[in-house]
Amino acid sequence: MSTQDTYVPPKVWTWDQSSGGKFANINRPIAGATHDKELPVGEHPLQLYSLGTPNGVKVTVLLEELLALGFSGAEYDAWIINIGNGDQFSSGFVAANPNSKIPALMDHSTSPTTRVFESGAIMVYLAEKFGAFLPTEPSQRAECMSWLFWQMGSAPYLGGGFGHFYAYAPEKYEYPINRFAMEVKRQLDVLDRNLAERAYLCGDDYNISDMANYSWYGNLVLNNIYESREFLDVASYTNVARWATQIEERTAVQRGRRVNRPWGPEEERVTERHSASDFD
Ligand SMILES: N[C@@H](CCC(=O)N[C@@H](CS)C(=O)NCC(=O)O)C(=O)O
Repeated sequence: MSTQDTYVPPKVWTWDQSSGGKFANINRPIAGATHDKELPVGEHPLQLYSLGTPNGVKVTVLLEELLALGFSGAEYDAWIINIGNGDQFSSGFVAANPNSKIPALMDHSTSPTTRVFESGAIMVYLAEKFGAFLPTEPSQRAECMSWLFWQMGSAPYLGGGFGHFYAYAPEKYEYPINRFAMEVKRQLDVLDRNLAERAYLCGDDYNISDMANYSWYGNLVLNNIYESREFLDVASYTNVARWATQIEERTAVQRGRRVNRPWGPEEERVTERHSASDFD
């Protein structure tokens, strides 16, 4: 019998700071800043404060795709926010994102400066600003928004649910692992069935919904996140793998994946990005 079976919740929940788990040292039940520190500002109008996790990669892939299309206004400075050290709780970061989670974007080309948080909102903001990777025809736009918001609503079950309990929790608990493995497999099947009939999520064209979903589900099927390739039998989702491989081969995607990444092979890391030469 696991400890889960014998746990009786108290009348009022209290914060047990020593609860264990990989992120126990940064998780808190309260919002707001823990310390005063301004965010650095570089020379470009777009300032990104992020980390190379799937939520961060969505935005750097989009920025690199915009630059590859020739939009020089998409040049950006990408500063690393080390969430393991609590950088997301600085006063400067909280002003950019009151939710204290990467990514956050500041656009200094507007007056006043525009702040955008939530990766999906940042993607829509940039796609609209440059008029790219978001269809304008209403029904195609609705399809793109549907798959984008599907990703925003679904991936927390993958990362915060399955990933947390399978890879990060202090012990392996059967109930949550079963529950979230079932849901992640259902989500992969949703994508797989859609991609059986379409090259990309919305049809023939690649757009922000593909970038957002690739960052999570593509990474899951191609790069073995949470070391769960075998457990989830990801190889059986052949259409997802085909679509993800196609996206991962894009030069802009290869670049975006490297930005703000302090792990992996040293020569591939671009921990801060200020110009295209940072990739050399
Ligand atoms: N819904 C948010 C989720 C962002 C998110 O969960 N970011 C994580 C890293 S992937 C984070 O900053 N975690 C820090 C923390 O929870 O303190 C988005 O898509 O932008």
